[in-house]
Amino acid sequence: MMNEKKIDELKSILASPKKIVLVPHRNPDGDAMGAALGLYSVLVQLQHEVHVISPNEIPHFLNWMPEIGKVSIFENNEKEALQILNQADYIFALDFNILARTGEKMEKALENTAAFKIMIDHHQMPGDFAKLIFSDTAFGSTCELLYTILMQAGFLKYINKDAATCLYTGIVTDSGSFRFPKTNSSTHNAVADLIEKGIDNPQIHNALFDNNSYNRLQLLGKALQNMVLLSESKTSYIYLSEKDLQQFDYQKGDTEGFVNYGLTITGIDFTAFFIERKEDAGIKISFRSQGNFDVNLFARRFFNGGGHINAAGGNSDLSLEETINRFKEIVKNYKSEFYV
Ligand SMILES: [Mn+2]
Repeated sequence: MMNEKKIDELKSILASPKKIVLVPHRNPDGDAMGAALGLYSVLVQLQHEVHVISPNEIPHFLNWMPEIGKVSIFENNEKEALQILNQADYIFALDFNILARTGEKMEKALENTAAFKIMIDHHQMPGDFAKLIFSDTAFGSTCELLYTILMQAGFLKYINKDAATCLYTGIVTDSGSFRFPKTNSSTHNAVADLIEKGIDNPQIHNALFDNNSYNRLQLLGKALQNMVLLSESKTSYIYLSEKDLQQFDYQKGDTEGFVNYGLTITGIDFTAFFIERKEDAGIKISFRSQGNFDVNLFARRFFNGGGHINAAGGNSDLSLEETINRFKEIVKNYKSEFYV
């Protein structure tokens, strides 16, 4: 049971019409957009004035989501976004737990608003910017946590087909199609209920996972060619340079899921994926692990990042080659310290 006081506080907030802004993290994934758009459809029915503001562009593999056309992009129209943020009574932070996850400018804007902030998130080590915090790492997705909150608040009846489609999207993407360790009977019960709401689950899978461009598959091929095994450390990594991305006409979202391939090799419990993005100034890194190797701690200590025990992100200001060399050094010398 979620803390009942918190559920009551949320219910009393939502009892009368409010100006509400829903914010996913920067580079939003299926879980962040699922939570934002799912909650959007619920709150609209509760007569609230609701806006969704994404810090930056939404990856194209999510462009089919219900109500996606209503989302404002902070980076594309700062002035309008600031106006909406400054008029908001309440701001929900969805699928992130520190404001820095929205990018430098939006972080400032959020810090400067007088709005009451509510966090719904499942990452480790939540910050303290929100006055009402639903943070639970036991959940495999923010969408499953949000579903549970809505259930306990007595709001399941407001999960219509659109909201259910969005929540399902978050659960299926963050659980690796129901196979990651946090997937449990509650997850499947939630999903069963969402299917009861009339969603077209095979079509959602199709839209999410069978929607490749030729270039994306070529880029995946390149990434796999670039895979390196550090067998003695049970570690693998892949990388893509800016040149590789250009060669295959990289579009936002194209590299989604690539990192997981490194973990599918027998005997590997840790993998990393390095992407050279000049636009983002530096090297973006994703980490994945199996079992009790804690990539959250690893990313926090060495690569200004964090996340979950088995999935985390980070970045580096060094060149691609220097970053990878540093990574190999660190793995060799410190990997054994991160088994929890
Ligand atoms: Mn998530």
